[in-house]
Amino acid sequence: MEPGDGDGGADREGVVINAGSGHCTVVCDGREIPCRLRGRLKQGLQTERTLVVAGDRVRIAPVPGDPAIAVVEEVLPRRNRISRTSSKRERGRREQVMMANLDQVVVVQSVRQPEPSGGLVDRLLVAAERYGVEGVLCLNKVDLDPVAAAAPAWDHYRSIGYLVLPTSVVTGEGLTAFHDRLQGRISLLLGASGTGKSSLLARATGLRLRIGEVTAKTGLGRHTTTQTELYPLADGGFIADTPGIRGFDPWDVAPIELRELFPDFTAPAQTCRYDTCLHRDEPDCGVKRAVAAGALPAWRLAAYLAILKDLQEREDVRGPQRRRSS
Ligand SMILES: Nc1nc2c(ncn2[C@@H]2O[C@H](COP(=O)(O)OP(=O)(O)OP(=O)(O)O)[C@@H](O)[C@H]2O)c(=O)[nH]1
Ligand SMILES: [Mg+2]
Ligand SMILES: [Zn+2]
Repeated sequence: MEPGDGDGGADREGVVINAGSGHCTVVCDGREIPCRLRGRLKQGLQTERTLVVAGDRVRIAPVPGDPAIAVVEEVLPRRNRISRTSSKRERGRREQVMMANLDQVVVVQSVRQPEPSGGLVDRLLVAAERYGVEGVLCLNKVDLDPVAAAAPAWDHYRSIGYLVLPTSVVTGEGLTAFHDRLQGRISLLLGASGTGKSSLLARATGLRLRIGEVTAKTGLGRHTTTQTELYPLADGGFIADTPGIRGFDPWDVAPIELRELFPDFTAPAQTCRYDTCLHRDEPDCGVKRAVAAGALPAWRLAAYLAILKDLQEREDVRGPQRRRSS
């Protein structure tokens, strides 16, 4: 503490648990402190959509005369982050950082209500691969359809190294395993609306969260959670609940880099004729051969090709991206 500082007058460090434009909430020594951002933090970074996000570690200083709030002086360097590309309306030009400093992405997919949507799980696991964090797949609502819960697709994810946890908030199946997997880690829950992210989190943490209804008409959720919010866990770690998403276009992935983010393609790709094979139109492709032989599921190649198409369209619109920095 500097000489002359009053009680609590020195800068302190904390973790951002939610963030809006120009303000955020920081947990510091177990207390939640509303903060605003120092003006200079807001300058010069217009290309980056979010300056401060959940998971950021920040240095905060007291506001003279207002003990209830503080000001964020500095965002400490991020160990990692997870980012997507802004919407098509913005022509994919902006990076949208979803969270910083995380250990794992927990993808939540329900077996029914809503039905698994083709390719979303694959996109989210691609994001985990790209940003170098672990990917876990939580298969929720197994009470609604135990047969669907045993579908071969989920075993495929297991076979390529992802932890797959069948869970049910109704019967309690898998909830201990889910809870254990979160302890001591910083996690980001991602999945479509209505799959049960907030329900799982409420059961795992005992927190009271807003839980939505899945509409009978569409079988879809209704975006009950509206903001990313990070919750501290009793025995260490944090978990972020997020609003449901329909898609995910990872930021900062060049089309040629996508194939490395599908771990099950690595072995068959060794036998592609061309080093630069995109496993699409090229002759003599090992990945396509593996699909034809039944060694690789066709839906994995389809998921890959759909993301590849999006990445190439984006590159056509905004030109090749700068090389990735990490
Ligand atoms: N049968 C069954 N229903 C569940 C289960 N988990 C959650 N639900 C129900 O699914 C509905 C949606 O749950 P939420 O937890 O709000 O889903 P969410 O993923 O947080 O949705 P968003 O916040 O919109 O992204 C609620 O009616 C829950 O009661 C489950 O394991 N089995
Ligand atoms: Mg929710
Ligand atoms: Zn190939």
